[in-house]
Amino acid sequence: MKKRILSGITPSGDQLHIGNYFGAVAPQIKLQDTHETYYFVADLHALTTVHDRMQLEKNITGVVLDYLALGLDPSKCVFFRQSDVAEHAQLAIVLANYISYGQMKRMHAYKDKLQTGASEESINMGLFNYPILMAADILLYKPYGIPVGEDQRQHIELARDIAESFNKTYHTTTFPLPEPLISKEVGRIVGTDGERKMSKSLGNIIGIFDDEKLIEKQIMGSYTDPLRLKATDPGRVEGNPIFLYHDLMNDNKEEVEELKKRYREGTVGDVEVKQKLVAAHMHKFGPAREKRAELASKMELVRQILSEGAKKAKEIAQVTLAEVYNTVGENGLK
Ligand code: AQP
Repeated sequence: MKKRILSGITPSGDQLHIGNYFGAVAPQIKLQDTHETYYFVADLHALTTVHDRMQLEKNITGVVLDYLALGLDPSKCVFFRQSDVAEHAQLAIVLANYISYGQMKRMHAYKDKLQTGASEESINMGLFNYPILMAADILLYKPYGIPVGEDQRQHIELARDIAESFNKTYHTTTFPLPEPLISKEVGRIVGTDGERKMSKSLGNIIGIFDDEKLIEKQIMGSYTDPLRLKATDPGRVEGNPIFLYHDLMNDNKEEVEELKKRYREGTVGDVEVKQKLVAAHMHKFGPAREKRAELASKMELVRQILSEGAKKAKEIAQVTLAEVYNTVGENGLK
């Protein structure tokens, strides 16, 4: 029997970036062939930041098209929208009772927000409760593993804590503990500022499906080796984000090795290295970019994929929720 895998993506923006792709989406797509996979668009999570109805819909559609274009195959996995399966929200309400307020205050989504100078008054409860809803997203399907980026590790640990606390309270084995499946190499792709995690909200991203001109601008503006003042200075390749991106995106490995050699010697300029990266990006994602444009003209088919996915997801979600309701009350909850 295949082991079960689950992961979600929040449509907080209308497109994925290469950090999302290499850190999470590519490993998720690979797992479709060897595991029983459940992937969903976490639209309820997006409400923590997106309060414009049109924008929310645009983001959801964008992320769904991105995933399908990048290789998510609905004949191999279950792909659905979180809000189509009401059990996610129902289970979150129950699970909130098995975790303390103190532990929730230590969750980084909330703490990071405070550190950016936001006042407690300005932080909505959706953001504070985000990890509980995420625990429900996960535990509902009793998966073996969760393929995500490093930034999600703490949330998976919280899901494990909640599962343990619930199991212990009722002396049951209702929830198996999910394993974080996080790559050491690509679990945290650095942004074009060369410092922080690539993130939409930090504006340090390289898109996948954006207009070529914008992608070129993002790549040309990327941080390289700050100690290298002119093209004839020997440059540092290790830890240089442009070369990390070349390693990830440039399928022409000979060209990458040649560029690294010339960079170390001081015989190639940053501009050439970056221009070659733009070309490599277009080559790598060209087929997906075409597929996305084609899918965008078949929205009825896309809606059908999500609706069939939701039906399959619901079959499992209903069974787990009923099990939980029967566990917490002698005659069950209704
Ligand atoms: N830089 C990254 N490197 C590796 N993996 C990453 N992920 C995100 N950024 C990187 C992984 O992508 C998946 C989807 O992420 P999400 O839906 O939680 O979006 P996010 O983490 O909120 O993405 P951003 O760009 O960082 O959004 P903002 O700025 O809005 O917070 C997850 O598996 C995540 O780990």
